[in-house]
Amino acid sequence: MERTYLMVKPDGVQRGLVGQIISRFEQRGYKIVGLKMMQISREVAEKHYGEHVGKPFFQGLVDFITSGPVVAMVVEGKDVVSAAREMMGATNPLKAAPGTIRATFGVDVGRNVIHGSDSLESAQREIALFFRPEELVDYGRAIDSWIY
Ligand code: FUP
Repeated sequence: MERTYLMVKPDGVQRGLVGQIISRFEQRGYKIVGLKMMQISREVAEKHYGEHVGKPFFQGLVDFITSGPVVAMVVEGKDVVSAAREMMGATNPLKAAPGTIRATFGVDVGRNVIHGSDSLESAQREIALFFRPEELVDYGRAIDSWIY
């Protein structure tokens, strides 16, 4: 079953949006298999955003993501990597489709409340960066076998 890495960013935590954001994935039928609040170090942040090294917004991005606690989660289910990206909406909340998380809760590209892996490969890399294997919980629900 596919897994993705999702993270409520410091702005989402500060604004009290954690529950509403997690609810969207639960309501859709996705299963949370890992969940924790954490403070990201600069070292981990720079690894996580490695593809953006050298871009003009890189330092600000690392400053922001390390500026306060985040809520990190691993979510599992059918086509969850691409489905979660659709549920989040475009990187710039002003360009995000109405009803998506970023369109609903944000207006600023640098304060777009949620991160989600952009491919299966990114998901594997990001899950390994933020979670130890023993922090992910294997448990069954009827919904996984015959209800969606
Ligand atoms: P996304 O995968 O939608 O999170 O977007 P990217 O990986 O392209 O960008 C990661 C983060 O960098 C965004 F969430 C916000 C920030 N960013 C900017 O601040 N300015 C930009 O022009 C592009 C991205």
